[in-house]
Amino acid sequence: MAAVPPKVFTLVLIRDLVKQRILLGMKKRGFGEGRWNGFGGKVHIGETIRDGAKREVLEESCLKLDKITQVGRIDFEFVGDPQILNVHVFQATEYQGEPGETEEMRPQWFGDNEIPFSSMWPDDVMWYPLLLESKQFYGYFKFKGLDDILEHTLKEVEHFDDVDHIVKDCSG
Ligand code: 8OG
Repeated sequence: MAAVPPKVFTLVLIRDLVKQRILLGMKKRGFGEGRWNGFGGKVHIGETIRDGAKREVLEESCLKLDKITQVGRIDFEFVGDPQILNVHVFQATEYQGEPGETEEMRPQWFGDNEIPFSSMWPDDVMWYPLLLESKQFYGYFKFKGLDDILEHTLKEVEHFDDVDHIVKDCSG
């Protein structure tokens, strides 16, 4: 049987490097509901991964981003689900507009030392230190349900695959 192609997702962390704070959103519905997270979602066919990331930020937080930089790539596996999630993680340090609550997210700034890890996905506490130190990383996390990590890998990397090609099918 052919392998199931991965689902391609984005995740954008908006950081204020001067005030040393990060903008997170409380996910109000759907996957990850009740957890603080960056902004992002599924990449649509016909857009680039980078453009998909910017679109999700606008839809979920009302902020318009010009420049975003890839900082990480994380693959998630969930026991019992053959489809891997490829999450492309970006950082933005400048934005236009003011953060606004949407149907999906309630944004709030957190100091870099006050990130609410106990109300976030459990892998985040492992890779945020790399993000905050401006290191590029690759992670793999195998979950059982939504709370338990059975296995993981986390390493620093030099490069990422291209995120500026048009996505032509669901596997990116
Ligand atoms: O479209 P939707 O909001 O359902 O997309 C899911 C978002 O959640 C997307 O931005 C990717 C992100 N995400 C996961 N798993 C994890 C995780 O373990 N940690 C973090 N921080 N984000 C995650 O799908």
